[in-house]
Amino acid sequence: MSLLPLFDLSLRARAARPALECESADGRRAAYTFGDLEIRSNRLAHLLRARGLQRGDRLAFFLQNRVEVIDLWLAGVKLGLIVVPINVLYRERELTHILRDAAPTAVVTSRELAGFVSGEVPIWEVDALAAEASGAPDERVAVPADADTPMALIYTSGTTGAAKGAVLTQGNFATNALTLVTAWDVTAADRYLATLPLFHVHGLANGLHIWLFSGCHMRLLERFEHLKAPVWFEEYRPTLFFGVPAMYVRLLELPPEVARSIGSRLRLAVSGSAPLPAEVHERFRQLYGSVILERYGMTETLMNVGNPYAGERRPGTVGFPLAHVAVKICDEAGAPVADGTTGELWVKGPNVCAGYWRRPEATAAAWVDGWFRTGDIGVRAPDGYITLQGRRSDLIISGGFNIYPREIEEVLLEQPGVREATVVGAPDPVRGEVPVAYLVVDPAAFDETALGQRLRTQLASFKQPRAFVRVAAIPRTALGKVQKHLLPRPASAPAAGA
Ligand code: MCA
Ligand code: AMP
Repeated sequence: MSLLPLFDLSLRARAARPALECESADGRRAAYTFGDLEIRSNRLAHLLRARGLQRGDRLAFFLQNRVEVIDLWLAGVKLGLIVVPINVLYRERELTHILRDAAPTAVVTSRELAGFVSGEVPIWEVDALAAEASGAPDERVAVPADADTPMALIYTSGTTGAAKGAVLTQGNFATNALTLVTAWDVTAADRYLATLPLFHVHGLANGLHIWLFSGCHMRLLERFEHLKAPVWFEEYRPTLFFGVPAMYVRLLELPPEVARSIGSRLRLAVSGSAPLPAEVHERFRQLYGSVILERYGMTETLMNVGNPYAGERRPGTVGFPLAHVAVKICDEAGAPVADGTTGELWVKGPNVCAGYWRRPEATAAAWVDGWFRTGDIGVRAPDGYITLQGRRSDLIISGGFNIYPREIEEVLLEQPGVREATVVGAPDPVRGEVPVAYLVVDPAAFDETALGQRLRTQLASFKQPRAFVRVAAIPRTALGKVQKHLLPRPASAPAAGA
């Protein structure tokens, strides 16, 4: 199953229909039909081909949400390119790793973001690229593709601290979106408010593809800004909204009459990427009259498990395996456990990626007899609802962005005056968790202000430790493994969500 024939349900069959409204952070707006998007991506495909890009070549984008990301994705599908989305919050260290690993022909970025990209890979400035593409031929270019054609390389942090590229195929994306469109009953009559970033799979594999498969209308915002949310919702009147828990926490701040009016038109609100506290689920229901549907996914697998659209959406659970996914919950030895017993979720299905880019050992470690080990710990109730309880690794999820403590620890250990460092997640009312660093320092050489400034240039904003706690020693087992649960609580609560 390849993507283009499914996209054509909208690009060709609904060519004249209004498809998209984009709004940038400075308020500039533009509207497109599906036919406009077909032509824009054809022109870009001609230009990319003229610049030498061929099937299987990588092309990275480092961009905020904007129509050019959609052009690039569609042109990528048409040419059989492997698109590499990069989180706009990444800074030089994170970017350099991805660009070296993926070795793209170029990275498409904006004038504002280009300064973060080191010179190793050619930079194609997005406005210049779009201007040049506008003069290219309109007719379609397309190379043959099937379910196994690699479509994207999406980086996800590994326990080693260095991000690995999950190789997602056209078949992975197609299966994921077909199931979700059906399971969530999405039709061309829907209106989808898109605020999730298109560089992660929640916004890309779910949002963008559900829109293209169903032919509904989408309003694409540059990014989620909670202060603007009431206006967006009131003006656009979406029937569909997909968000991370931090967005739902922010939406609880809206006045009750505004919330009720938004909720009266919202047919479906979906949450995922991080645990949605049952209390937020309940308060949202009371305020908006809308029962959030929580589902669970991963970059490597796209969506796996979800609460039912028609049926009980049980707070605190992620529901049942999706139609195309097999799930087993296993003990440490890989044997399935009984319902009610905690274990690791293993999944299998056409949604699971083809492996990690150029990392056969990591691929071999994650797949066992065709099953993908998610690293997520959970339990299945006798009536089938699955509840996630944590992770095998010490992953921190902040506002829906993943943080591997090891990566921050490695950067901290390179800083003057830092002898030992360990990073843990501290609870945060909005973002769920935020990172806090525990340091053993050499007082003569250590300067916390200078450290904070240096980290800002090296790591994404969401990875910045919200507090530095100085300790005399890091508690360790006899074998030297850090005992994070024995660390003292930070004296003052970190305040990312304040
Ligand atoms: C976030 N920030 C941004 C952007 N997004 N800055 C610029 N452009 C962006 N696109 C950062 C800023 O650096 C700043 O960091 C902070 O967010 C601003 O915070 P605030 O406006 O107060 O926002 P918030 O209310 O805290 O909400 C943050 C957020 C953001 C908008 C919810 O965390 C977000 O967009 N999360 C979505 C992540 C996502 O798409 N995850 C899906 C992964 P600071 O203040 O720290 O300096 S895919 C996945 O997990 C799987 C597969 C799945 O199941 O979906
Ligand atoms: P990523 O590496 O960005 O693909 O993040 C995937 C991880 O997000 C999963 O392995 C889970 O730990 C977490 N996740 C996604 N959805 C949920 C959810 N509904 N509840 C709890 N954790 C989630």
